[in-house]
Amino acid sequence: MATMPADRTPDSTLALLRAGYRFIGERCDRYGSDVFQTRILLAPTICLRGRPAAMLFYDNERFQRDSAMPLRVQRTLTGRGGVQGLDGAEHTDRKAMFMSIMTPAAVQRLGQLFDDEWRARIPAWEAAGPVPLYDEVGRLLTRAVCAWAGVPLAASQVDRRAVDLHAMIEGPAVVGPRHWRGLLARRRAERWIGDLVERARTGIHPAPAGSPLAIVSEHRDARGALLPRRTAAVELLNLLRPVVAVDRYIVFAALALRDHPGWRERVHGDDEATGQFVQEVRRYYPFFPMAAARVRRSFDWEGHHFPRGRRVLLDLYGTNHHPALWPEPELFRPERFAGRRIDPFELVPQGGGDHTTGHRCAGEWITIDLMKRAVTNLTGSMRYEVPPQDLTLDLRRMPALPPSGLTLTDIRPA
Ligand code: HEM
Ligand code: MYR
Repeated sequence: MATMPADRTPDSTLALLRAGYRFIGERCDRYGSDVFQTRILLAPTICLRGRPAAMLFYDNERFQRDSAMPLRVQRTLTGRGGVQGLDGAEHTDRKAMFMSIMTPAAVQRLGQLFDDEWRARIPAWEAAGPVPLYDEVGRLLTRAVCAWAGVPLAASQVDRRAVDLHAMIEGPAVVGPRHWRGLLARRRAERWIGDLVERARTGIHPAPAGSPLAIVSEHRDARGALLPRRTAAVELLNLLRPVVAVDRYIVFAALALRDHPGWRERVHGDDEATGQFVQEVRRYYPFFPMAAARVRRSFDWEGHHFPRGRRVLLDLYGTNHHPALWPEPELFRPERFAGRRIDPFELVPQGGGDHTTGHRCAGEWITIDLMKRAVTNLTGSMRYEVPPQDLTLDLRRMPALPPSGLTLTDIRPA
């Protein structure tokens, strides 16, 4: 049996929080190996990156998700009892519920709502001074996704719901106030959506027919049982929160347009070029750093032993930047996608493998659609300036965002 390279330090949790997105990749480079062992949260943990590793990681026979996600991530980002932590038949059933929501027509409906919101907002941006893109798009997406999901949202509530959805995304990998805000936000949001589920079920406030609120509230598991109120809330929030999270990718797309102005012209009216640009934004920019699983049954792989119960982390960022898969990975080059087949284990910003049978993100189509619409609006519906500001992307911060949230000025219709 080959010896797996291992960190010598007694625990690397702080090192992980300090190094952020580069934690696994830096060690892989140092050890000359895409698999190594470390200790995270005081427990031995195997870290992986690259295509063969991603294929291994998405093998349901070898890995499970039950108790894989650290509690601090569950208490802020994902919630407890949701699809991310299920295995086997339970996962298949719950995932099918999500996939039934992701029809082309539903993706298009959400996109249209977002587009309408964006265009209607341009006159207000024109009248305003500097516009912080992250906050603005977060609010647009909050309104669009609530309307899409059948979740009523009064105008006076938009700000606080958007703030809470952001806080859940920003809370998992930090300590202190930012984490506490994430905890509180999740508690408030689960109460808000739990009440709606209850009112939909009792008929006090019926959910619009066919809406995600109706689908989740009425979903029955294999034994015919409704989801517990809290689980239904967690799953609805698994739709609302990540749609709002697309605002980060939209900020990254706007950053890329600023840094690569030639692409402003290339994407204009060109759906294929817009698609390549969006894929490169998803590959290049740091978002979901790593996915977590546990070894279901002991096995050996490439001469390394994986003992039952061991936590395993797959470096999503590091796989998207792996030099064997992506020549000059640190260059932003959308043309690398021209004629390239999108391999399910190479481009993994939203997980890898299969959407239906595995844990790959159910929202990839929505994400790509919303990003393309944003790029089209940024290049076709409006003009603007990007004034001097701090736009450095600190890879130690998970999830990353430029400190200014990207401020735009002089917005006017195109
Ligand atoms: C799962 C990333 C947007 C719904 C995931 C996973 C990642 C991810 C990394 C886990 C993969 C794994 O465990 O192996 C992202 C990123 C997004 C995004 C970076 C950009 C904003 C969305 C959207 C939706 C969504 C828009 C829904 C509308 C889900 C669901 C799961 C999931 C339901 C759980 C799938 C399962 O466990 O089977 N996402 N996602 N995500 N995502 Fe997304
Ligand atoms: C979502 O809301 O589900 C989509 C995007 C959220 C990304 C947040 C990433 C923060 C760091 C999480 C660490 C996970 C460790 C296993």
